[in-house]
Amino acid sequence: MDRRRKRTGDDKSPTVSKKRTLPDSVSSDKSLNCLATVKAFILPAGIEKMRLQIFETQLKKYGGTVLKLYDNQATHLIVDDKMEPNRLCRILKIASPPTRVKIVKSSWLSACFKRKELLCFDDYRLDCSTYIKSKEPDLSFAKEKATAASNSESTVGGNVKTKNMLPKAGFMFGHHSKNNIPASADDDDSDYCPSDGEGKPGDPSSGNNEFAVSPQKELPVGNWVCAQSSKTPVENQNKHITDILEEMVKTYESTNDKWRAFGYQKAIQVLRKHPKPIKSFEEAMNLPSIGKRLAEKIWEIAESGELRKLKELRSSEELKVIETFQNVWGAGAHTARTWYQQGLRTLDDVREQGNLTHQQQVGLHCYNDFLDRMPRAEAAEIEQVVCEAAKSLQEGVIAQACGSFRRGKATCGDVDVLVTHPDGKSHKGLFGKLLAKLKELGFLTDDLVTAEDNGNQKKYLGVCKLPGEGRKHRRLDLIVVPYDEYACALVYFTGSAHLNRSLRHLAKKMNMSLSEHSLNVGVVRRGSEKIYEGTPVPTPTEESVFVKLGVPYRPPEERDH
Ligand code: DCT
Ligand code: MG
Repeated sequence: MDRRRKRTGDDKSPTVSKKRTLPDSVSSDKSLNCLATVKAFILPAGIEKMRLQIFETQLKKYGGTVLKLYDNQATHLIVDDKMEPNRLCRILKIASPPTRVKIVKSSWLSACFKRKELLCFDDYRLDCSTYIKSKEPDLSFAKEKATAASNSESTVGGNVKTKNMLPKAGFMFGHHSKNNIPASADDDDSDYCPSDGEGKPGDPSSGNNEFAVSPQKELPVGNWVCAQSSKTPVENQNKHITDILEEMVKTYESTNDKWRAFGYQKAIQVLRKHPKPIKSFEEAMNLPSIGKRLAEKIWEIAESGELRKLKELRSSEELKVIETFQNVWGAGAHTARTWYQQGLRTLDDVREQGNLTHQQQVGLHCYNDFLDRMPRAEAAEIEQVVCEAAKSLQEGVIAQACGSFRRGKATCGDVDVLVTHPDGKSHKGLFGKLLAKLKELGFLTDDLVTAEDNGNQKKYLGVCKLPGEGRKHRRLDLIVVPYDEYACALVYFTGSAHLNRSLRHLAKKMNMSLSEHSLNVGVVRRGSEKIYEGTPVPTPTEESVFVKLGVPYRPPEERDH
């Protein structure tokens, strides 16, 4: 049975007080047809594929009709809970939100399935009062593709890729075996910013939709994560609660339940900023973005120090096995679940089932080594080997370990070495030569991704081992970049991922965009869509990147957010 269907207790939905619950005996008969009057077109934009499939299957199960096209048969237009009316119109290519159909948020469907009845949708209606009629010309190059029927809109956190966009960092450089919500996506909206009361740049409602280069906005950045040092964090008064909620995030990430994981992540951010320990259920309820069910969990932890739901999930054999499988490099949540469904239960089962990618074979071979974080002294040795090899090939080359090492962490999950050359041209051709040299030395033991091209940058993901007895296999990422992209690349690969999200989000709010390539000004967005990528500004140093974003420069050790 699909685990998601069993776990309905966490749905953060608006009130279901209008429900008319039937006795079980009656509801079980009637429930089969309870949605018979619903002919729904489910707009895929923003809805995870898996959820979409569940919606479709369940809707049919309860007697409803799933329409493949949005046309006048539709009684209900189901949209993602975060859908905005202007975006809806763009996607459907209509002048204003339709009035004939009921435009309902997808959480209404979840609530109906859960209650097994047709619920009143008043609380779930898309609020079209915020619709702002656009006076802009039609921009053919900015058209969104989601003519409804095709589930083809390429969205990450609601973003739409257009051909005019720079390559997305998270797309090229995401970590292949992990389920992170991509921190590197240029337009990632997921950062929590308490001071953010601004309209979204590029959204007609914020008046920033003109085609002329948009003015750079000035923002009070005091509360932004990127404006703070990680060394002097606001003391988390609710750590006893957020620690447990973090376990919930990990658990849901391991089952690829990004929706719930994201909800818990938001709650953690809110709780971290709450100035005092939670002392009552009402206090939890009054926190921003916290619904009743989450507040109940927060209060349960505050009161008892533990969370039954986490215990329940943790004791599940299925979850444990899937987590074990997901730790195989190259196996994501989907693969892990597929292996489980194929009846595999141990790593030996996986090893023997014989249908593994090269990456997964390496991941299995180095399973324990990769789970073990290396001491920073070992990361320094690895940096030195790469550095010496690079210098032997090209005088004056810069090769430095970034990531957690540069942030001064005591242990590192991998080593991220950034390579460039100050003359602006000698980095060309270096990538291949450096890899060949490191292979010749016997330092690289396995390749995971031999060459990922990202604009003018090249990235290698592989495995290395220092010479000598008792050394472990370690993950090594190598990136070669042109010197004019060096500062932005350095900021990006130093991280942390959280700081990167915050910087990018801030850039977005200022009509700018930040990537590992450049900082661009005069970016034009329409809603969440970038329709003009702007102009790169010179960023000779890391400091210049921070300064141009109006945040104080932080040395790497203060970026460990
Ligand atoms: N990065 C990011 N968003 C991600 C992953 C990575 O912006 N989702 C950036 C920031 C850090 C850098 O890439 C290197 O990534 P990792 O090696 O995964 O992270 P790390 O901070 O070096 O931590 P670890 O010690 O686990 O390697
Ligand atoms: Mg790293």
